[in-house]
Amino acid sequence: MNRTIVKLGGIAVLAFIAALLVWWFLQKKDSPEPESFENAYQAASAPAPGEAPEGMVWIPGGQFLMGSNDRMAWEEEGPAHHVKVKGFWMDKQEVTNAQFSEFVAATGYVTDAEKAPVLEEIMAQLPPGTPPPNPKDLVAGSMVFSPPTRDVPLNDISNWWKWVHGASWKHPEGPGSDLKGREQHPVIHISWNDAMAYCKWAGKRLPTEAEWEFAARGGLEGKNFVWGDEAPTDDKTFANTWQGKFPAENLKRDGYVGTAPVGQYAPNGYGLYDMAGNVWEWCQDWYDKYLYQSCGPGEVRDNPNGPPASRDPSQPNMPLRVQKGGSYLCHDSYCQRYRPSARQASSPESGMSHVGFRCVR
Ligand SMILES: [Ca+2]
Ligand SMILES: [Ca+2]
Ligand SMILES: [Cu+2]
Repeated sequence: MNRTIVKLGGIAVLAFIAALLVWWFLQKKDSPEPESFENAYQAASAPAPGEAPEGMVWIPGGQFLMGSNDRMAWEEEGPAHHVKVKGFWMDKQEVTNAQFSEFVAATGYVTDAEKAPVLEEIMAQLPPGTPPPNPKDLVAGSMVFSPPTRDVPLNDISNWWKWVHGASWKHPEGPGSDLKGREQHPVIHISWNDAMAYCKWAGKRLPTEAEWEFAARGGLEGKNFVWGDEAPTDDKTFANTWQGKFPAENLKRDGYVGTAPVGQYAPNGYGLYDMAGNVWEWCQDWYDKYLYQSCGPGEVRDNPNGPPASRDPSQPNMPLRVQKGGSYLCHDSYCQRYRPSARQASSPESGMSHVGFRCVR
């Protein structure tokens, strides 16, 4: 064998190894980051206690980093801290209009949005001295996203939220609108009370905020998004969020202007759909904006189920429950709350056209 052939053979072997490496790297890139599921936390997680109830998936529990210190995070998301949760079952999808219809048909349940608000109850939640609402507004209704036709200042949400008489889960945009063709969309205009009632009827409950966030992270540790690190853009979407210039221009590059049927986008590492976007999801806990700031260094919170009462200086007299996950209205230029650590809160009596829920047990 002459030296040239040996040399060429060597180059061929090297080229083969290089090709193998490229192939291996591409394979790895395509797979849903399996190395993240092998993290140390997984060791503490519990195996599923039997067969999955219909529509649910086992969330193994374990220890994780809750909240975020990232520059994208809002004040209420930090500091990140260690939390342990036990294993539990979770609905793979947001509760749909079809499912909520079954509940109402079986129980005759009337949602908060279908009942006229009581003046005394409203006034008790507003700062003293607030003028009472116009009596003609004391009729059943709900807040409906009503986009302006041109750019508006982003510091006044009344530019895009309108109180619509007669809006409810059955009439999402008010009288005249209905659920035809939207059976598989998430139910909206659902208050925390309504969500609690549904879960109870279904033999389930609402998740705690810690359970919800653990589940949303899908086994990934400390990532900004439920799918990993890549931020969505107007050209690349991972969930039903907003593309374009909020709130006047909705490019619907993800296919939907408003809610999407549940399960249209890739699931997270635990097989859960729409843990980012589509609709906000109620959690069981009271909302304390500064809850995480009381966490001592090295402290591990064990199955926390929220503070004893809510606290948010911007709404001092309003009791507030937690919502997670962001919605079809969330955009990079406005709130970026389609991240697992993001949190917002609302009074337990009020639903809106971008708020729904799912249950656990
Ligand atoms: Ca959308
Ligand atoms: Ca959601
Ligand atoms: Cu948002």
